[in-house]
Order: sequence, then C-alpha cells, then structure tokens
Amino acid sequence: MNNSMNLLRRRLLAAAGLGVLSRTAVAQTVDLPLVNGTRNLVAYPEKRPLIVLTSRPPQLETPFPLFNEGIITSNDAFFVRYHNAGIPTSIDGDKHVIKIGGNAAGRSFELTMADLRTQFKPIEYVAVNQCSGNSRGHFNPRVTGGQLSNGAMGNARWLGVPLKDVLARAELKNTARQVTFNGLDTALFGGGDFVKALDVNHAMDGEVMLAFQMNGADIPMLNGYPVKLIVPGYYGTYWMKHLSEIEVIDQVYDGFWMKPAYRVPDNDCACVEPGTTPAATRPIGRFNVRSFITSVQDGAKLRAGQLTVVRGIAFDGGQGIREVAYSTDGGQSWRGAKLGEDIGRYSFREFTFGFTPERGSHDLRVRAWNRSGQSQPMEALWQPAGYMRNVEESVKVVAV
Ligand SMILES: Nc1nc2c(c(=O)[nH]1)N[C@H]1C(S)=C(S)[C@@H](COP(=O)(O)O)O[C@H]1N2
Ligand SMILES: [Mo]
Repeated sequence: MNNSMNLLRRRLLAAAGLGVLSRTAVAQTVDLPLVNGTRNLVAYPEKRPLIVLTSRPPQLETPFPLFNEGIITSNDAFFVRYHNAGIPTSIDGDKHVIKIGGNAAGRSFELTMADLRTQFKPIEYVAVNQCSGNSRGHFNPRVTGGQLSNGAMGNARWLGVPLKDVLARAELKNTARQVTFNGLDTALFGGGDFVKALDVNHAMDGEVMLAFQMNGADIPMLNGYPVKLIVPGYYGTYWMKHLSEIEVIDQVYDGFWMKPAYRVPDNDCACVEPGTTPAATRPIGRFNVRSFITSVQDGAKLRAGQLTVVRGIAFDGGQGIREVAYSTDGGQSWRGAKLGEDIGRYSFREFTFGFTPERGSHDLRVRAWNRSGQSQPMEALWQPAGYMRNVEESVKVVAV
C-alpha cells in the first residue's frame, strides 16, 4: 500500500472516531429518485457524493443515475452498509491477519494478507453485491429499516482466493456443518457483533472468495479493506467486510444476525399477505431477478419524434439473464430488448432498446428472465423486513 492510501485511511478513521465525517462533506441537493423524504449527498473518503442514510455508522446509497456510467460500478460510487458503530479506525493492510479455526476444524492457523496473495492461486469474476433491503423505501405498506431507494447495489470485478482452498488447510472434520465469518467492526453500543454463517457445502463451492481487490484496486476502506468475503449471487449480508475470523463449526449458527435477523418467509415467493407475520422463516439466500432502466429517470423529458436509445441493467442470483422485455405502453405490449455483452452470470447484464416517442406521457417498463425461467412479479410482493423487492419497474417519461 502506498503512502497516500495510508494517509487516506488514517484520516478516514480519525474522523470516524469523532463522528464528524459529515463535516468534510460537500452537501448537495439534487433531483434524484429518493424515497420518503429528502437526503443529503455527502462525499466520504474514497467516495464521491453519495446518498446518506445514516452517518454513524456510515450507510451510503449510490445515486441511481450513476448506474448508467457502465455495467461496472466504480469503487468511489459503490454503496456502503454497516450495522454497528464500531467500524475499524485504523487498518494496516500488511499486518492484518485472518484467524481460522473452530470446533470442527482439525487445525487452527492464521493467514496474513501476504500469505493470501502469494500462497494460493487467485480467481477473478464480476459479481453484483446487493443489500437485502435494497428498495425497501418503496414498500407499501411501509416497513421499518433503512428507507433505501434502488441504489444499495453495485457490480464489481473481484480478485482473491477461493475460500475452499483456505478451508482445505483447516482439515475439516466430518462433523463440520457451517462456517462463520467475522470482521473487525464491533457493536460499540451493545447489540450483537456482526457475524454471518454459510453451510459448509456452500463455503466449499470454489466460488466463494476472499477478495483483496475490487476493480483492480485495493478495496475501499468503507467496502471492507483489506479483505472481504464475496458470496456471488447471494445478498450482501454474507459479504463480510474487514474479514478477520473464520470458524468451522459442528452446528447451525444462530447468532442474532442469522436468527432472527436477515430471514425471509419460508415459502416460494418469500412473501406474505401485507401486514402479516410469516409462520416460518429461513435465512435470506440468493438474489431474485431484477431489471432497471438506467438511462432515463422517472419524470424525464424526451424529444417527441426522435429515436432515443434506452439503456438498462438486469441481473439475478447466478443463473444468468436470458431475456429482457420492454414495454412503452405501461405493460400492454412487450418486445425483446437487445442484450449487451455477457461478462459472467453474476454480473449486471446491459440491455438496450430504441424508442421514438409520440408527444405525450409514456410508461416504460422492463422485465427480465433468467436461464431457469424465473422472472419478476408485476405487482410488488410484501414481507415484514422489506427484503428482496423485485417488482417490474415503471419509469414514466414525457415526450415534448
Ligand atoms: N464487517 C461487516 N461486513 C458487512 C456488514 C457489516 O455490518 N460489517 N454488512 C453487510 C451487509 S448487510 C451488506 S449489504 C454489505 C454491504 O457491502 P458494502 O458496504 O461493501 O457495499 O456488507 C456486508 N458485510
Ligand atoms: Mo445488507
């Protein structure tokens, strides 16, 4: 790590400790698809101005128009989610270690970042990280929790080593059931330390990765420097930042952040009748299918009679996107959009379609299907935690 990065990180932390990060901010007012009230845009260290949900800990949402910059989300535009206020205040990437052990590991050991970089064969892929509560602010009836619009997601190229190869050194016992993950952040004001778990089979699938690079650079401090667990196709809650402890255990982990937190109704739609409580729940898992228009925002004005190329992104939990359809008449008639380059089944997939609007209002809709035929509901599904929203989106534009 070079000196200027070092300084940047130290500076971040000093400020975070005092809880005054927002004073360094350039507050801006912008016309954005926000929900449930106004928000400030603030530039945190290594970040451009992003939507602030909370400042301690920092929770930042990507302003939606930034998704039109390309299918890779820049590190400085990537959203930030933390649960607890005790975020790390100084990390020396060269001294950071990950402890590996647990009652179902035959061996306990530590790995430095240098070990990770030099002793394993690296893998690389593009994958979307999306918060379970992305779009929660659009739930109706409303639900408690961060009132996010659609910007708690991002798509990056991750480089690191397979968790499987690290776990191979832990000599798993036959009794191994789950693997737990902890990061450097702590619950300053009580509540539970943020710890997550995956089933052993999932942890050993060869794809789950300990990443130390994001889009060819160090992972930004707020996104989990110096090492982050990547669980492609799964909601961001499992993507442990500042990863520092891995334990192989002989039971199903039931810490707070696995139970009761981050659970969904245990049925096909992961949904219940609005306002009701699910009879049974399971830990949240893979992403459902989503698609968004990114090149025009709700309320945009277009030129009547002029061909406009409308652009957007679609993704799912790892089958890959097979088809995107669009409607320019509020869902009465549909046509196929043109898919862009396929850079991996965990990535955003670009789509485009041409539209020459007549004078007046138009309701643009998009709907995607993945390779196993799953799609998006036309009416929003509901569940009490406000997770997994994936309704077919509508963008209303006016041609003048
Ligand atoms: N150490 C740590 N890792 C964490 C969290 C956290 O609170 N602490 N939050 C999780 C959740 S819920 C999400 S959505 C993602 C967000 O990743 P990002 O902040 O890099 O965008 O981090 C996950 N990893
Ligand atoms: Mo999340």
